[in-house]
Amino acid sequence: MRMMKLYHSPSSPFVRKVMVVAHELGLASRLELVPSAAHPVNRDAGLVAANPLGKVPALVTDDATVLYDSRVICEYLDREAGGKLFPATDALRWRVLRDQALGDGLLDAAVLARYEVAVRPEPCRWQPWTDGQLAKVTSCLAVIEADADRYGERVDIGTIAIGCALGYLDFRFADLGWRDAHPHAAAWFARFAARPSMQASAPPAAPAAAPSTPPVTSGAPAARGSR
Ligand SMILES: N[C@@H](CCC(=O)N[C@@H](CS)C(=O)NCC(=O)O)C(=O)O
Repeated sequence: MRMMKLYHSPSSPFVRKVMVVAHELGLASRLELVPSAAHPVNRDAGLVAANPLGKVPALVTDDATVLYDSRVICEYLDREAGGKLFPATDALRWRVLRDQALGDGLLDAAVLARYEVAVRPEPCRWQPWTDGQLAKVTSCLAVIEADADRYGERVDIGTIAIGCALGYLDFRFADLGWRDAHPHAAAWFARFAARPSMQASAPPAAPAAAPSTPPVTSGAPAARGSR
């Protein structure tokens, strides 16, 4: 079997995207997971040697090509497996890629808000900046809610990205209670999250004592793990 190496962190939602894709395509057994301590300040030298951005995920293919980021890796895996997670031609392609951008963009904002409490020392925090990131999360959720009934049973890179984004809100931002104002998204996610690929890639349980949501006023202590 031709193995590939995936620079991995179990708590990264972008890594989860890749793992969901790998499971959906039947490629998960070809991935050797390389534990990585991605961090925006304390950089993991081994990871930086593969990906100059120092971010997970990064993939080393069986011919030693290094690929990043999650979008490129997911498309590579789809081609490798002859999959259909990236529709090739019809109008659905642009909808699917747009949905991937929506899920990834929600995650970019949520991860930055998370770093604000998990990484940045409290005296350096700027609450309006965190609020701005969380406002992006809120406006992305509004679009997901409006579209969710049309996702149907779609399983593609768009719905996978959105599924991983909603899963990350559950993991790190449970206090947001995103389901309350987004019942259509919640109903879709309940079905999608039950997929074996989502179950197999679920993040570890967050510690009960740690705050998961950056506060709307400053002052939260740093929680375990940065992602
Ligand atoms: N656009 C990238 C985002 C990857 C990303 O932000 N990964 C985070 C972990 S969730 C990371 O490695 N952060 C370390 C850093 O910011 O230096 C992708 O799609 O792969």
